[in-house]
Amino acid sequence: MGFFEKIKAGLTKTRDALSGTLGGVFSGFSQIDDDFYDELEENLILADLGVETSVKATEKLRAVIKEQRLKTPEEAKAALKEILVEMLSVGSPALDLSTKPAVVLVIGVNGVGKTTTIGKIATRLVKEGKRVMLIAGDTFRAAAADQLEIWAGRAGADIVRQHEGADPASVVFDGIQAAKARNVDVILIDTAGRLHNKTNLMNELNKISRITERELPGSAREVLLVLDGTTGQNGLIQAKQFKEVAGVTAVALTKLDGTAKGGIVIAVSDSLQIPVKFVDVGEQADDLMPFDAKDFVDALL
Ligand SMILES: Nc1nc2c(ncn2[C@@H]2O[C@H](COP(=O)(O)OP(=O)(O)OP(=O)(O)O)[C@@H](O)[C@H]2O)c(=O)[nH]1
Ligand SMILES: [Mg+2]
Repeated sequence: MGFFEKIKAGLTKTRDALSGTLGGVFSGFSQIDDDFYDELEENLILADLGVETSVKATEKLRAVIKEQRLKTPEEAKAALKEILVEMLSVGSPALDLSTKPAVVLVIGVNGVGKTTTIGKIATRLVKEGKRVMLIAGDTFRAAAADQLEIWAGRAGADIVRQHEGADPASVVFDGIQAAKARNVDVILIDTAGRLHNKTNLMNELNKISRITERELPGSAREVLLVLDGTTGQNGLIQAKQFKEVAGVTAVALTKLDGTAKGGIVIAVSDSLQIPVKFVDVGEQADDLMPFDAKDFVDALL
């Protein structure tokens, strides 16, 4: 299955998925009037775009319809697709892995899918012929490093881990030195899940982030925030806080095969101006897919 089919299959598992309700707005009206705009805006909000982004998208559509003198809801649909694709295009869609080594620090709240996402990205990169190292920066539970080690084994990646309770910053430091010595292409750093409002844990993350900058000056560096697609607008609040502390450069949205409505992808891109680079629609390694804005919007509408 390609990106389009998978996203569509994932999203339509939810009865309320964007595809159904949003698409219905266009087939349910024969002309473009105020009721149409009201219904559209309401459905965008229901689809998890958030109030701010929904209002903005509707206003843009109004302007385009007026300017291009569009008449039918079908024409409006095509115009809205273009608007949403543009709102999703806020940066490079791929991870910047242009240096050797390149580093990707993976962060987010508990249970969103950080470790799984790392395993899936590693699998993909090793298949492409890259040498990959995983660093087990989640030292909270021994099981966390064990879980990462299983993924490393499956993917064919190296791993650096320490004992439970070790200082995550020192694990990251050691891992980076080892990666340099072993001529690794890509370093993926796992971190413990943390609530965005817990100051000490966020300070620890800031420290890890600074170590990657200090130890890898001039290296391509991504800070990948993993968001659970089913948490809706709360994901936006998390993203804002993580952005402040660790300078998020990319987002991976997971669990779009669950009850997620998908629109959160657009809300995140637009209100934070951070590109969504991966979406995840299941637990298998190939369920993580590089993000394609056009296919995504087609699947939504
Ligand atoms: N259905 C589904 N499940 C997923 C997806 N991504 C991750 N999961 C599952 O979500 C659960 C948590 O994933 P982890 O990768 O352990 O999450 P984490 O963010 O590392 O969690 P902590 O380290 O405890 O903060 C696991 O059971 C995963 O298999 C997805 O896209 N779809
Ligand atoms: Mg984890």
